[in-house]
Amino acid sequence: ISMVRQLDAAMAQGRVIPHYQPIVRLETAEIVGLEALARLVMPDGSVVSAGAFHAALADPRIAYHLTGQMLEQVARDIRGWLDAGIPFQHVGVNVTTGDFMRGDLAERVTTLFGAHQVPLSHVVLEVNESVFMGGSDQAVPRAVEALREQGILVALDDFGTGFASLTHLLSFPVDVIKIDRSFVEKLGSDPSSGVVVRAILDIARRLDMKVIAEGIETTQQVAVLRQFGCLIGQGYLFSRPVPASDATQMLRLFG
Ligand code: G
Ligand code: G
Ligand code: NA
Ligand code: MN
Repeated sequence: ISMVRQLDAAMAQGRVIPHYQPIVRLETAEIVGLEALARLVMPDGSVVSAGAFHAALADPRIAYHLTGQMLEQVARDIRGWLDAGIPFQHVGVNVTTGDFMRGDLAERVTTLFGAHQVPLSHVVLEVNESVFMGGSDQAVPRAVEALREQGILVALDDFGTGFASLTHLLSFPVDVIKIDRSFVEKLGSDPSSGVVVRAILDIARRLDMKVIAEGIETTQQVAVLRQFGCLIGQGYLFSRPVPASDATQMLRLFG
């Protein structure tokens, strides 16, 4: 059966859940945030990553439903951490360009988080650069402003891979830029990746935006990033995305 129908069924049965990947301070490995990543739990208990069903998110109805389910579960998990006094700051939730541009996203987050009395300042919506393809010049900044007016942070994901020009960044007042892992991967082997990473860090500093390096897998990458002045990152070196219960343990120990 098609992935769309599988996802539909899985969401109806509560088998699409968030896993969480820690986001750390590179100097100390202290956890400063989490990224929620959707996982499909199969009837036999095995877990499938979002990469395997990402194509199905091209269906706006599926993407809309997934965003709602992820926000709902993330709000519930945050409520649990707040109640237990577990230290954490932000949780990133990925949204598609379609969901980001719909115009009701701020209201949806407000409603879903409000139901659990979770302050909106704990959520960071991650949207990737393709948000700049198509649409009017004003539509994207307006969408960002609507979110930020509610105190919802916005991150520009997979930055540097092609769609966002520097001009876009100037008119798109995001809180966080996430450097795509393709650059981090090649740090140390390909000098041009280092040039790009340093340029992004420089721009972010001037625009007062935070930077998160993605896909860190080696201590050498950490060393180079720190030398460039990059403070925050995530990747398999620190932890893969893990179930909420494991994330809770990690927050207790390293939060
Ligand atoms: O973690 P992973 O390999 O499975 O993620 C693959 C892709 O799916 C990444 O681009 C990631 O941003 C995206 N993704 C993961 N979880 C979600 C989600 O909850 N919503 C959306 N829209 N995309 C997600
Ligand atoms: O598009 P987005 O940046 O949200 O996607 C994040 C993707 O990267 C997810 O599929 C996540 O599981 C994966 N990921 C996270 N850390 C690493 C890493 O260190 N190496 C690799 N190869 N993938 C990673
Ligand atoms: Na992301
Ligand atoms: Mn990314």
